[in-house]
Amino acid sequence: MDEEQKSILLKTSSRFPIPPGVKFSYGTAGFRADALVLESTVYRAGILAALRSIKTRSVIGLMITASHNKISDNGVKIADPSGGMLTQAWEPFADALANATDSDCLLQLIIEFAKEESILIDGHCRAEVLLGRDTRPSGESLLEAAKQGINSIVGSAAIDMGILTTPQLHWMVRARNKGMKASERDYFEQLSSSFRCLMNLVPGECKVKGTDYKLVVDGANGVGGEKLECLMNMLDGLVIEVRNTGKGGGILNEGVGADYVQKEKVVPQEFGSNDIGMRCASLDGDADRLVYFIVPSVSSNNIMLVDGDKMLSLFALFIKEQLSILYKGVDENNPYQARFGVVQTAYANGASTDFLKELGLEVVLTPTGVKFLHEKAVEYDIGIYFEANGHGTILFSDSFLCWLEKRQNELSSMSEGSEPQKAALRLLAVSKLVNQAVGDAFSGLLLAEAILQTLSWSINQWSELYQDLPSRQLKVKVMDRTAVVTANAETVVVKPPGIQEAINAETVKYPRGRSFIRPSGTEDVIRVYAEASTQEGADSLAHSVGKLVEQFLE
Ligand code: G16
Repeated sequence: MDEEQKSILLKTSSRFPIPPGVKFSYGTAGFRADALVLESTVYRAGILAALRSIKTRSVIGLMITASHNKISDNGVKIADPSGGMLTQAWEPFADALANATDSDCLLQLIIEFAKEESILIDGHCRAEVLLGRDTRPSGESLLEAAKQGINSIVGSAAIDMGILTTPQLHWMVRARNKGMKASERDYFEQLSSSFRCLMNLVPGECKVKGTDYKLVVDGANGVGGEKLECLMNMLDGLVIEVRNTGKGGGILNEGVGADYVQKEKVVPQEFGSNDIGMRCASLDGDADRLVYFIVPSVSSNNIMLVDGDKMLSLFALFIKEQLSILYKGVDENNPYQARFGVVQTAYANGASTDFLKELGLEVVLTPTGVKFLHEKAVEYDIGIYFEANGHGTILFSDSFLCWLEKRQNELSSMSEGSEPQKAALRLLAVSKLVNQAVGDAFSGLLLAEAILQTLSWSINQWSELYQDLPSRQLKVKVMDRTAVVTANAETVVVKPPGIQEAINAETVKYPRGRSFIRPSGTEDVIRVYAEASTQEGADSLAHSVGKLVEQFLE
């Protein structure tokens, strides 16, 4: 590193001193904290993104969002060249950068890391970082800090893509690195054209008039509502009404949004008695999560939730059916037995795991966080991953897509319009509709809608795929969430000692009881999950385990 580069880094970093007494950690989804303490972290994440771009000789993404967190929080996460999350191998460097006490320390860290990773910072290597942010008021100044971080590595370009959903930015990074067009318009085009393709394949007898098929979406008062309004103008065969777009004065994630709806299982704001029986959906603050719900009656505020597990089950069922139709047309000389698997976390409702296993699918568990699920799902030809909170996607391997494309051509030349050919076309359309970079509420929503129409199902039929076991989630505020350490995909607590035995002793009191705790990666809390054969049982188990957390961590 030459002297000029060193002096630029020393000068710019002195404008972003770290706040006293705060420790930053690149958690489940990047750095998250109160926006007031984040400038130095975002500036440093800008440096990290530029270095990652030089190292990989690819375009990198930097997204400013705190997703489901409250509006006063913000956060930053990095998208790798594939459009997925930053490689876990760089997370310790991210932590060290964010916590470096002063400019000299920071410079030293960068020099050492660049040496270790053979990154040549000489002004000749080009770095390119795409920037996006959600609608949080703190986003604009944090974006400025990110730009300064990127620009402090000579030869780097920071390209502001404007206000985006998180999945849009990840999609753009992936598209750029694949040499494809990558504007917001291109993203909307890809989604709407593949949705159209699926809708054109809906059997005639299943076709529903658009107006009869209205979907009401809660936009969480965030970026998703606004963007969905743009997308829906490009869709045929689906009528969407968006509420909580953020324009009507509602507050981001307050009493609205997928996280609220899924965790509290109650009707979000702006929904009520007029919506009884309607198909409703909720996005989270940066539109990477989606859940569906029904308002069942006026007498209570409770909803009937169709969560990420049900989405996974619907998608798995549909794909399995298309594969079996497709294979009917495959002769013995042309077999491609796609490896098909699903990935869940400990939060997955026990009934969903049973359902998926009964479908004959391989089910794997990973810790919470899409970075873990995604990593596992890529091992399959078709890997579907979903967290119960509605975050997930479907990944297709290149080799399977290549075979499928070829097979589709053969089938169309043999018997255009045959059922196996339609199945191939559907699977190809799904692979284009579904965001291959990261979970995306929009592509999940369009796929769910297209499947419901193809199967001619109502949301009630979807919801009845299996009966969820009653469950309850709680969070317990603690001084130090790192005091809880888990193992086996978060199903066992190894620290503090003794707490797992105490949880087990509570759990056995309840038929079909299951409970676990884990430190949140996005908030300063310990999360508690419990399920049992009755709602009272699940509530009581969750409360007892919550009490144990307080006792063991006080
Ligand atoms: C983020 C991750 C999700 C994860 C969630 C859990 O969601 O992207 O994969 O499920 O955090 O949060 P916690 O660790 O607090 O339980 P999001 O939508 O907030 O980015």
